[in-house]
Amino acid sequence: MKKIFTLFTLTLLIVCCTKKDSNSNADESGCVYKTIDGQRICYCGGTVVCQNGGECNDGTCDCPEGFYGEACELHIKPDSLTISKLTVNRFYPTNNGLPWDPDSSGADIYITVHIGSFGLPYHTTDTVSDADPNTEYEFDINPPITLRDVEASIRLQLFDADPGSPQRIDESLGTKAWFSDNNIRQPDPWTYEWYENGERIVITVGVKYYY
Ligand SMILES: [Ca+2]
Repeated sequence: MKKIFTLFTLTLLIVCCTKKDSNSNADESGCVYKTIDGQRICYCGGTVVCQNGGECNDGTCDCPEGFYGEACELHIKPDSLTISKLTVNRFYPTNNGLPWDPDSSGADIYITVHIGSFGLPYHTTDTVSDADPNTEYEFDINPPITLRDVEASIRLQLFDADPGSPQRIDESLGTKAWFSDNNIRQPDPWTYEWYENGERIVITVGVKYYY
């Protein structure tokens, strides 16, 4: 009997001290830092890297709204979303080799947003005159677009506001904010990027999710 008792004590001692050793270099938030590719990375509780803005607290990840899981790696389906800001990061420098406007000035750009297949598009509030294709421009949509169907298709069109007949520079494919097949939502902001003749249009969409 005494032998068994000794063995039991010894096992407890090993469990206790192995566990203690693995976290002995953790900081006060429970981070154990490892350097990977020259970057110092927090392994929360010594095991997981908190994702999606999660913060290590007492050795576990505190997840921001919309995320859960040991590493905040899982997404909660939003009830609704709003879009109030779009940023044009770049667009085609020419209109098939010609200047966008007859007076050789730059395109006067604005964006429309199409939800689903029907209904009128939303317009950005302002137009930027003589836009430089490689400069970032922020656009507001006021009032913001509110979407209760977070799986609705969202498609963008970039226009040059030629007097009388606005010219469509190009349009994106439709994509959506929430993918129920794999329970993933788009990040905030999310990026639309499409190509023509090796040139790119890049537009980022600022979105706020509600749960
Ligand atoms: Ca112009």
